[in-house]
Amino acid sequence: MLSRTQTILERVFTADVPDRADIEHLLRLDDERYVQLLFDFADVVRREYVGDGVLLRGIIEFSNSCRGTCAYCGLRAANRRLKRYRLTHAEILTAAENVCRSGLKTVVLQSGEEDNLDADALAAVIEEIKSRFDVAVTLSVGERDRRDYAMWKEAGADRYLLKIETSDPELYGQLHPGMSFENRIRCLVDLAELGYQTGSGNLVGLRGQTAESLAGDIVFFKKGDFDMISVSPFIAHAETPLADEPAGDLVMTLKMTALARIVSRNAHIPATTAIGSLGGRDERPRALGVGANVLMPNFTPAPYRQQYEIYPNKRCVMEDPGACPGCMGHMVAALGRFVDLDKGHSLKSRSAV
Ligand code: MET
Repeated sequence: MLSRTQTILERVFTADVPDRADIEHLLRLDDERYVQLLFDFADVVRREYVGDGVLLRGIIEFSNSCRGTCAYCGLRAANRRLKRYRLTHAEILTAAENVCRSGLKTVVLQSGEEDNLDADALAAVIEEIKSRFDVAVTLSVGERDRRDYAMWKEAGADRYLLKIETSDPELYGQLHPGMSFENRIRCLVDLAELGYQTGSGNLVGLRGQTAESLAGDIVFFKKGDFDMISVSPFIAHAETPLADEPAGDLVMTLKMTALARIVSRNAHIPATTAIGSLGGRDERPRALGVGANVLMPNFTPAPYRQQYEIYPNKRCVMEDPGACPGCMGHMVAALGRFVDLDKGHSLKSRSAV
């Protein structure tokens, strides 16, 4: 049985398009020895393809306004209890300066999906960050027109995160009423065509999600050949339709992280803040041990960072912005790894950078 698991792992690693049944088999493993084989395999792939460095990306959550209907997210438009905010141009620049002062070389600008997002204003922010600081800029502001994506690329943006959340169109439809799976795919295609390093990812433990559906997410990641992939557990937010659902399972989330590493080989994969926020111990070190090579310290200024409540009890939300990189250095050193203060561009060979 151990050797059968090993054979399946080799097959998933080498396949152009991995077999869904193979992935499902690995996701269903419950004997610790077999699960450990999966984790060890991913750790070996991680070491060989991205090395021992852990990249830090400083995230600035510049607005929590959102038109979205995502059933799992506390920022959804229907949540009238959330106080909405938007950082000014000057506030975003100050936060970006803090990222740079900490020695980090990637600024991630994320927001809810603002209905009336001023695309020119965001372009001006990108331009100023790129002219003042030696950093890569990653955007994560949701589904927009190709024209907006093109303008922000022109302004200097390097990367874009737009998680598919679930690659299962039916489940996607249930969780995102009125939104369109096809449009999300259109956005991903536009972003890649425009030359962005593009990130996808999913949520683990959504109501109605099966191992088969999760296996489909891994196939989706492989086919998309994404530069970045992130795997997060679902965490219920009280002001959403999924308020009473249990959180995603830690081990299943780690298995998905491991499989994302095995099929993508050299994608950048974060130990997500949500993995660190499941309650109890911070489990991000475990994610770093099963394929992850990125951490994302939060640089959103107080009091706003508490209002960017996509899920409750986010890890370190009360810390001072800027405190995280030091703490993450200790976390990484304890694993025998090191913090890599490089821009951490895509390792995919098509990238021009
Ligand atoms: N709203 C953006 C998206 O849908 C950014 C992350 S969600 C809080 O991708």
